[in-house]
Amino acid sequence: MATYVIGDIHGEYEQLKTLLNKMNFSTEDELFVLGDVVDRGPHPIKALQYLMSLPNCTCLIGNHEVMALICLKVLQNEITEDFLDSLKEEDMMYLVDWMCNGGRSTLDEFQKLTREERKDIIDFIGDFETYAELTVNGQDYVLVHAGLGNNFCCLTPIDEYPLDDLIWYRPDYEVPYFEDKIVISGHTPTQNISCNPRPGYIFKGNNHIALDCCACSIKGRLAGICLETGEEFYSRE
Ligand SMILES: [Mn+2]
Repeated sequence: MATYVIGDIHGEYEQLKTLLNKMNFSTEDELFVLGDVVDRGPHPIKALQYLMSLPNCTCLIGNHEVMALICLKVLQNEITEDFLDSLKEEDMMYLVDWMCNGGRSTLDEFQKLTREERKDIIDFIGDFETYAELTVNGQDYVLVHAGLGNNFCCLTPIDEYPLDDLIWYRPDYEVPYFEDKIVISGHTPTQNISCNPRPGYIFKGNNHIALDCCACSIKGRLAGICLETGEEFYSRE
């Protein structure tokens, strides 16, 4: 049995399948997904449906799920003239914002679903966890999409942080949050972590592990790590 954590999938369904194959991921193992499954890449809904089919998978919520969920709830019904007339200005603002953040591919696939499938997707995303805490081989980990916010205090229980902090805030990877606990995050491309000796590959240091290797960019890849062995996995070189 192994515990795997993988970074931001962003619609890269094929890379997800490749990565899990490389891990030899099986029903004996456990998978944690750090959020931002949707948007940008070509198959966000296919990726969600695949994760939904795995009994041993826990998904954490990313900022893209929050943006998508607000809009998908509005758009789950048939899009008629009456419906469009009834759209509130606030909903339109959310939609524009989501589209500007790569929501198009999610919306395109979502529109092709049946009513029942749409509901399943909305329910599935709605059940994503805010964070996860694990202990593997005596090492404690906190898993979160982005970071622990601007007002981090090592005494604050994780469930007391505002959701926005956990899904938007980019940590300073040169500063550890905890002395004895490793925080595993996505959201910030490891290409952009200045103290990362291997930009574009997993960053480990200062009690951080950063896994977003920018799967949806041509020069990026989907990354995962096995917590028992520390072994790193990549969908491509
Ligand atoms: Mn993100």
